[in-house]
Amino acid sequence: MFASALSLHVGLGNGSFGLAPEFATGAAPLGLATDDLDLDGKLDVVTANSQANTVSVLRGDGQGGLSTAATLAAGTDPQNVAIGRLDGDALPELVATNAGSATPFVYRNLGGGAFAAGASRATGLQPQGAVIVDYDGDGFRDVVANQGSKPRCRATPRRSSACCTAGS
Ligand SMILES: [Ca+2]
Ligand SMILES: [Ca+2]
Ligand SMILES: [Ca+2]
Repeated sequence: MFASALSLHVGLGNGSFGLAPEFATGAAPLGLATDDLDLDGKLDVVTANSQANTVSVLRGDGQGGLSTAATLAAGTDPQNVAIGRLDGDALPELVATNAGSATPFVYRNLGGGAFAAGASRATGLQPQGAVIVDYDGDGFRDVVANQGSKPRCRATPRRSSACCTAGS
């Protein structure tokens, strides 16, 4: 059983929190990032849904509300999503790391909360996370993706269970 939601914990300005409304996503949203994706001045949210093999795009209303704008097909077991401008226009792109298929997907932002289908890029084993930065200083942003390997749970009684993680 996997959760399919994110929660928004409303800060009260004194370190405590009030309401925590939930918003629907795909199953098991492990990765989450936020930025203004449609340039309306309001923050939006993206989740990488590891069990649904999708990316959810939720548009913010600027008042704490989120509504689903798009559900994008991802590869297998997407773990994380990064946001950054990759093609020279002001609309930020998405990069999802698909640990199960070793293929980060790049989604071009079409505006209005819509994205083109993910363009697959080959990488090493099990990419877990990514950042979008101009790593080599040439003025074009690059994608840095790690290639983690999930801990595997072994059925050895003497081993600590600390290495065991869901989904491994
Ligand atoms: Ca927005
Ligand atoms: Ca763009
Ligand atoms: Ca660069």
